[in-house]
Amino acid sequence: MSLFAKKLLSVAATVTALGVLIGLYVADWATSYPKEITATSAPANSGGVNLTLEAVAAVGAKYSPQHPEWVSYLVRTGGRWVRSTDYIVPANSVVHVTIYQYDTPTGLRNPFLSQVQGTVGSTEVIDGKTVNSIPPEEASHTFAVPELGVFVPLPGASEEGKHPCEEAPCELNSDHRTISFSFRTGKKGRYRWQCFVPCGAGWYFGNGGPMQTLGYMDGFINVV
Ligand SMILES: [Cu+2]
Repeated sequence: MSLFAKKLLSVAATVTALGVLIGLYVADWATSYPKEITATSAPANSGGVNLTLEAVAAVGAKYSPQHPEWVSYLVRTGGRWVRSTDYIVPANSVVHVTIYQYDTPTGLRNPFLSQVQGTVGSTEVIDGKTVNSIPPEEASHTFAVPELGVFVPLPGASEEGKHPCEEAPCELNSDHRTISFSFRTGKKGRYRWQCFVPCGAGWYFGNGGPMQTLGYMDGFINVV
């Protein structure tokens, strides 16, 4: 075999190996969906279902060995916190959402999103107080389902708090805000939801990483 042929062969082998690795990476990325979590049924007389979430500043190695420092949502199911942003709720019903928010403020880039929209009564309850907006700079995350017209800004925990939660799962003895609201579902469908606060610290304009990866700051509401 000539030297040229040997070189050509080794280049071809390297390109093939790289191609396989890239393929595996893409396949892994494209198929790693968070698992679907069914909302729990609310007490009989209140109707609808309950969805209990928490938003954390760092998800930790237990929930995400690859990205322990990423900001994330978790959902309460079967008595524990699970990292998933893919939820199942019934059609034509009311979803009662409670979010424990442990992260500090980042602030909204678009202040319009600091108004509560699309919830029952167009309000949210923050630490027991009913409001229809928050100061845009106090937003830490949002829970927004654009196709359903639902936009709920979530205020940050105090930056001076004495008991910040370092990583998930965060429990109620850490500094947090408690937010609750309800929204109505209509027909069946798969609706994207996401955070609109540029909370992906260390990423381009705060919008990369956890902001663009399913299972952290965005997911799906499966109305069935
Ligand atoms: Cu966020």
